[in-house]
Amino acid sequence: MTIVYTAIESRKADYRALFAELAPEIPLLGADEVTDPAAVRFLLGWSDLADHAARYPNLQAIFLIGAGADQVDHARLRPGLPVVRMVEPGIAACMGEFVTMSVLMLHRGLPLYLDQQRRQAWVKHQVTTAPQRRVGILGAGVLATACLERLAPFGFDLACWSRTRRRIDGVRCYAGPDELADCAARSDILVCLLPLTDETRGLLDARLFAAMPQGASLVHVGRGPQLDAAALLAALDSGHLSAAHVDVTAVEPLPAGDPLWSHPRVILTPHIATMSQNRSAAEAILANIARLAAGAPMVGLVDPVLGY
Ligand code: NDP
Ligand code: OXD
Repeated sequence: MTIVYTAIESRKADYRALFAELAPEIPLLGADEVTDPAAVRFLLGWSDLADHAARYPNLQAIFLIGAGADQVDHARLRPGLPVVRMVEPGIAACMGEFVTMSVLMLHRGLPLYLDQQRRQAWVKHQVTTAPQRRVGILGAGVLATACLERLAPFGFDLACWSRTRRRIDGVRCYAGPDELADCAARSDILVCLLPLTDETRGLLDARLFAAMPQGASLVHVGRGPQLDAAALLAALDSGHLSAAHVDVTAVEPLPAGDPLWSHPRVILTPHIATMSQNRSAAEAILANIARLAAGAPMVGLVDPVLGY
């Protein structure tokens, strides 16, 4: 029984060592090292999954090295082949840190002060405390929950929005398309942590921005195609929105000259909000392999119909 690794090359050696340590009975091979395709039971990868999977007749599951699953073309995979996205403590902890950094940065007006610094303007603006700041997260899943847990101790007034209704202590929970505008309207800082699906593509648009309070700001850590970047820039230029932290863009890397690179109220990071941590990710994959063997549901199983 082997697992074939087709994800980012620079992490292969680490995964090989981790599997050798934690599960020596499941050797981890690169695609070019497989001599017996019939022995490959699992695939750990990210992109081109259908092409890779087609080589292994006895594949039992595909494990994604990251949390998103929008790149999976389920129609090209064997019906019923489980695809499992990454759910592990490290990726959640890093997202919690990143979003907390971003929310604090926007809460304390850092984009404005960076702009003032560039203009050598020494100007102080009113400071407010966290309980006076309403933070809304679009998404209430594994990563959003980790962010809410990190933000709560600061005392922010928290809300989230999901497809189905969630109940989270101390968090106002909105659900469904009818409640999106309500969530946006009460969010001084709105964080997008949604998976990319047909329903969420283009969701961050002019209408949503118009629903947000005057002077509100955006943190976008979901997926690039969820954002209408022209609408964001228009909302920033009109002064309706005050700032944005954009971590994901429709085209990655963001092409040279794109206005997001240089807008004075945009902080841009290169899709780096979080990434899975090799050891805890290997442990999570092995725990799922054990669940599969026991006939128990795997954690992070992607629903091909919902797309996440
Ligand atoms: P989960 O599947 O755990 O959570 C997804 C959440 O989004 C759920 O609460 C779900 O609602 C909600 N949702 C999905 N569709 C809709 C919809 N149409 N309307 C309202 N809510 C919806 O995912 P994770 O938290 O693990 O990951 C979220 C996303 O974060 C990933 O898919 C990826 O796009 C992004 N990501 C970004 C990274 C970065 O570095 N920038 C790194 C890793 C992930 P419900 O609870 O009802 O199911
Ligand atoms: C992920 C990502 O989905 O890196 O894990 O965006």
